Amino acid sequence: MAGGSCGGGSRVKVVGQVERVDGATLSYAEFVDRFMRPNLPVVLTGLTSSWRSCHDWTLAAAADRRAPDLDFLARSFPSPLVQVADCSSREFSDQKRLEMSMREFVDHWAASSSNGDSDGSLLYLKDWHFVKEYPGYVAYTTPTFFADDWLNMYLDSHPIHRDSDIANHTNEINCADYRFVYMGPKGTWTPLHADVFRSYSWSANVCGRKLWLFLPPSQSHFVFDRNLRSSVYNINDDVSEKQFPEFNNTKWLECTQEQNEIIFVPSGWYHQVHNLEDTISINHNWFNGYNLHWVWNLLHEDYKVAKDYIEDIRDICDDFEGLCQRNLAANTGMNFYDFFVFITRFALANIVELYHIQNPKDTDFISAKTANHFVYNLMSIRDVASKMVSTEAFNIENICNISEQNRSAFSDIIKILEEESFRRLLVALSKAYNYIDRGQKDCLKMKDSSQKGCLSVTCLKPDCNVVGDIISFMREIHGPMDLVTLIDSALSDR
Ligand SMILES: O=C(O)CCC(=O)C(=O)O
Repeated sequence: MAGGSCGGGSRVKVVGQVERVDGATLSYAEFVDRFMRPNLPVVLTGLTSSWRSCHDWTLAAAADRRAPDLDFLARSFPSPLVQVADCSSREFSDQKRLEMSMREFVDHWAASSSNGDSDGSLLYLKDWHFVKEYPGYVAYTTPTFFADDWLNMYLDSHPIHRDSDIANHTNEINCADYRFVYMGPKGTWTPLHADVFRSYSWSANVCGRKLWLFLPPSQSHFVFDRNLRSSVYNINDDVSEKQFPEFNNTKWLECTQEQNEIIFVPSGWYHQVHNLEDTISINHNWFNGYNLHWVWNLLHEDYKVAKDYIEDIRDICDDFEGLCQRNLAANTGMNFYDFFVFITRFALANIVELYHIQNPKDTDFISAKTANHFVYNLMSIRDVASKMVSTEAFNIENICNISEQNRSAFSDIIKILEEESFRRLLVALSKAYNYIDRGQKDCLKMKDSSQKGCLSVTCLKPDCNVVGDIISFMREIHGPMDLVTLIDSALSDR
């Protein structure tokens, strides 16, 4: 199998470079307006100088460049089992994955660099859940631009357990989190893909240099075959015109990301990545109110595929919809019901936070800016929920027949508000917007409220009864239409 070796140049037509901006002088609002909302990539500089990983994990190399301190990493983080991609061997649409200890991986890397007794394979440590594995070691701080991260907030607060046959799937929404460390020698690479759930990602080079090639979403169909089933694996291969007749129409953006630079990868942009030097990077996948519709669109597309695939057994199935949803969860990592549980909790959390800001006494404590985040989030959840209303999964018959496994999608609101996991989500949401609008210091100063009927960490109302206010609108959520109605009631009551 051909490797991805790129040697600094690529065969595809490059029509532009990714913009580079000084992250230290960029405001959050500018980031949203210029990059997050319009869904455009950017490289941010000046944000990593204080990161512990940039110092501890690297050694001075030539000039002002740094190189991985492999021995420090293996000694300090002796993970018994890490996932490693063999970059020279393809398995379906990805590289073959191996499991080994951190020490084995580092020894292989050291041997291959010194042309010693390595077997010649190019191994790339990927998707290492460093934060979960070493929570006491603060390797980096997530920049404010990427703090509005519903995916990791949710996974931190809501560990989900589902049947074991799909629980082990790597994309599964119940996996630990979407915060990773990647590290690999020069020449390691990641094949062409768009990110899981069509999330955003950000990726910071602790040391080393990466070449990125990006394809805008308007051209995604050019990398697919006629049946829209399989996509190009390596854009530097001789891509078969017969199999991918439109690939020659693609026009790419390119970026060489230097050490200490962070790249923002927007939703749905196909990209291929090459390590031009020995490189360590930190990477998160995330979504929020700005790209929630991307997640829903992907789920809906994948659902249609899952359903078409088994359409011919519909008549002999007791629970056809249940089977479609199980297959969707296995292939995509979540199904409609998981997603509905997710957006319902975020809608409630945003309503609770918005209600607390409405107290006039709070106005100097939490700015109107923060209220705008909550309103924007609720509108974006409403938009997605209204698209879910007409799907077969949520018609009356299927809702009545819903399996035990998916029943948690429909809930008593008081029960949700009382869950410990919901409370953790509220705290995380509140902290995230304090961090975004006020910075790190104020975020740490927040006090927990112990008032009855008040769920917030920031509320100062002596007589807060947000729970009572919410259930005066609705007590139970039976599907997406209820969620739309609840959001409308909450917003019109402001
Ligand atoms: O750095 C890599 O090799 C791949 C990273 C990536 O694809 C991403 O951050 O979305």
